[in-house]
Amino acid sequence: MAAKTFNLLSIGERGVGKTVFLAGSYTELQGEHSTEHPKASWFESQDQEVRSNIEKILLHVQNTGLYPPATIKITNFNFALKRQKVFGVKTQCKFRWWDIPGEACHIRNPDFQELVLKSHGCCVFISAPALLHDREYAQTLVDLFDQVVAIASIVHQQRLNYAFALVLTKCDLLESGTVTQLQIEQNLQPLITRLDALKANYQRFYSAIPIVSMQGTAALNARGAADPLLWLLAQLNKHHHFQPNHNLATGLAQSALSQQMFPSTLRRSVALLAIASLSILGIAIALLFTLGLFTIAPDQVPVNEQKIHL
Ligand SMILES: Nc1nc2c(ncn2[C@@H]2O[C@H](COP(=O)(O)OP(=O)(O)OP(=O)(O)O)[C@@H](O)[C@H]2O)c(=O)[nH]1
Ligand SMILES: [Mg+2]
Repeated sequence: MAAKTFNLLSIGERGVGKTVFLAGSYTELQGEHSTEHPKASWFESQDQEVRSNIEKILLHVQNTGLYPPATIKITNFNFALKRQKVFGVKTQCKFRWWDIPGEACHIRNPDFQELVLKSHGCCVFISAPALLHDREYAQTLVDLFDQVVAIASIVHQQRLNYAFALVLTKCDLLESGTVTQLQIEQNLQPLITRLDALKANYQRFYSAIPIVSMQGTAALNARGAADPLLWLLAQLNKHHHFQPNHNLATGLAQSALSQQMFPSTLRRSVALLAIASLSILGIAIALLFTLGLFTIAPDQVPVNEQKIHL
């Protein structure tokens, strides 16, 4: 059976740590793989441009001892998740990851809308230090949580197989201990409560990717960095009846319209329109659920996958 390909969305504002996370995840698995006792899994890309883009980031860290610069444009990374088996190497699945500049991660941005519609799972990035110590971050979080809950609402309503990795970044900058852990939990509650109400498939991850220098060479110290991606891919991969076209676009088109009444092009336009107002939709649906007024439509009608021009 051919390996499935999953589209993974990343959501998070400027400087939250999306690029460092991707580079850290890649480094961790790559580093382990190239040692004498290779780890079971690693990411591999057939695409020369992808390899050179990721190498560029890692070389920057190595040469300067600094984190990579801010992302300028949406950059595509296609990888296969490979696994070492007793009788050779197996491709577990493939995934497309878009490294997005923070300000483009907004539901009002058409490019971002496309990515949301095509996604099968997502990484939600939250800065752990800002969550605990930055009062102004609260408004950013309200917007972020609304977007995530809106997606979770569609997922729930359409019974899609979708998973959310909640990645708390820069945890190495926090004091470790149960008090910190408790504070994080408390500040995450507004999101957690709403995700639980929607029976969303999610997991929290505490990410810490400091730069370390050893014998004059700097590198990302990325232990455990790949856990969120490995978890996300495992969640998506374990469902045997994966339909690549069964994504949020399908769900939105269905929830927005009656299939008989409108042609597919119009359905898609309306789906885009609907996702543009996802935040409001999310709040409304959450409210309806609370009031017990919402019913679930079990039918699933796939739409053709659209090509993204970035
Ligand atoms: N100490 C520490 N700092 C981190 C970590 N992750 C990110 N940072 C810091 O956060 C900054 C921004 O990280 P990026 O990964 O570039 O952020 P981004 O989300 O890709 O940001 P944009 O591309 O601008 O949207 C880095 O330059 C680091 O200073 C981490 O795990 N530990
Ligand atoms: Mg970036």
